[in-house]
Amino acid sequence: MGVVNVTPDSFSDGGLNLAAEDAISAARRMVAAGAAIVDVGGESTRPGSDGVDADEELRRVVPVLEEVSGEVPVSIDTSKAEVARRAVELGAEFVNDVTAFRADPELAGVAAEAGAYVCLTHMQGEPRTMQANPSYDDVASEVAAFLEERLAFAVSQGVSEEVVCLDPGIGFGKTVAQNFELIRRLDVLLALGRPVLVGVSRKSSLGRIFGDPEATTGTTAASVGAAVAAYERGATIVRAHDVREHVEALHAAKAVTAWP
Ligand code: HH2
Repeated sequence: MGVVNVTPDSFSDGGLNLAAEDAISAARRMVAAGAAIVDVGGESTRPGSDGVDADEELRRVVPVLEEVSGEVPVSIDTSKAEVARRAVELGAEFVNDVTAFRADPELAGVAAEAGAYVCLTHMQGEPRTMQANPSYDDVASEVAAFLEERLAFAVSQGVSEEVVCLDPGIGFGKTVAQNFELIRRLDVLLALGRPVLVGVSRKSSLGRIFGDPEATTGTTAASVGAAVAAYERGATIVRAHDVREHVEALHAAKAVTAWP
């Protein structure tokens, strides 16, 4: 899953794809490089962010969706029903809500009606404050219990269980140690019986392991390393900014398990 942030303030690529023409070229480039789907978002959820209203989010993503629709498989990264509704009208086939239908419970119905694929993500707290003091007794089992409950909610709203994937929410209210423990113990999430998506690309934990406690991003190479580790523990969807590097690395990792 390639990441196209149509935002001025995303944590690693803010402003890069804010102009629709840049976002459109990025989406096409990612698919050419091997992305199966492109995740288009008009609101940053980086730590400390306040969010934007639906009009602004639509102003950012609609011109992109209008252009790539039918050509590039699109996921809409939003927590607002109004944005998702327009996106699926424009051909988006995947709804990626990092609040797992808590910010806007109507979003579940929009996804259900469209028959869209859904990703449910764990987050402790909310983006503005989530990194202040993340705390768990057992991070893997608490994240799994949360996702199980959100999966049941989604199904109660008419979403078919078969279209849902689950995401531990790397960086969403977690310390560096908790982020890596979640990847290490991915089997606890896989036990819920749904595919697992991991989004660790460029996240600050990947910078912090090199000794800078204030790092806000990680390198491409560190992202690829973590993505391969997640793949080897059973993740089947990887959300990444640097698509070519991830596709090549994951192909190589797959070749080790089964080639030809
Ligand atoms: N991470 C981000 C955004 N959306 N969606 C899923 N399912 N999983 C993730 O880990 C995830 C996500 C944050 O990364 P990015 O989009 O690059 O940054 P920002 O939120 O600042 O736009």
